Amino acid sequence: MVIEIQEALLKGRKEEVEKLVDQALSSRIPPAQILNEGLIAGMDRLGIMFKNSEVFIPEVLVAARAMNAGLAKLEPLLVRDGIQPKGAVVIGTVKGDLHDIGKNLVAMMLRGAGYRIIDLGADVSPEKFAAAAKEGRADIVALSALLTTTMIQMKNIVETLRTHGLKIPVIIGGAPVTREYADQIKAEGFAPDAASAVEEVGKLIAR
Ligand code: B1M
Repeated sequence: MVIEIQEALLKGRKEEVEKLVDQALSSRIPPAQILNEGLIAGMDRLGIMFKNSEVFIPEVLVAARAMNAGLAKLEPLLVRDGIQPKGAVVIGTVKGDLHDIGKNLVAMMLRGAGYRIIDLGADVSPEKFAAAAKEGRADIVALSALLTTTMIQMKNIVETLRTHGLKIPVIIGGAPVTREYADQIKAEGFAPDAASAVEEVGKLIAR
């Protein structure tokens, strides 16, 4: 079943991905398995095909739409009801960067872990992060970047937050981002994937 999800995702068949995710859930396949072995594994395969010029941006876009539809099906299962928020997290993909799937996944996992999420979407300016953090009384600012050309925006965002007098911890992540880079730009947190992001946010809030 998870392989079928990968195949439907690669073909960008949104309705089929939704149907297969529903079927997998009815067959009692755990949501985490559907996510990791179906949706994320499919996206990884697509990434390799994109790199090898076997698929191009239009195909990747329709696959991304199918991925987000599959994620939306899983989200309610990962979100717990009736719990007090553990804290507020402002999250977004940095300016110039349109990749939002990983960011959506991190937001979803954090929501599932009981945080209040203020999702600013993709292509977000440093000023918008600062304003949202202030207005939303954020405990954490979470930044995602998928491009080596946009990860440098993370430094601007950390600096903008500090010039606005906001000493809120910042966590960064995304494929090209490393712990060393986080140290370099003075971001307090780093996580290589969505599950570790939940752990890292927990540690930063506890500090
Ligand atoms: Co683009 N793209 N893309 N793309 N794209 C990559 C990232 C690329 C690696 C492909 C490749 O060449 N192999 C490459 C980047 C190279 C680089 O800079 N190192 C690339 C490129 C070059 C581009 C364009 C420049 C292509 C062009 O126009 N010539 C262009 C840029 C547009 C822009 O942003 N300005 C572009 C465009 C696009 C689409 C719009 C077509 C589409 C995005 C659609 C969307 O997101 N709505 C797209 C996609 C889908 C990809 C790939 C294929 C898949 C990304 C993805 O969603 N992965 C990607 C190749 C790849 O990654 N294998 C590629 C699945 C997702 C679950 O993983 O986002 O890594 P990821 O998130 C992970 C972790 O990174 C981490 O947790 C997540 C889950 O565990 N994480 C965090 C992410 N954020 C985090 C934040 C945290 C903590 C962890 O804390 C806050």
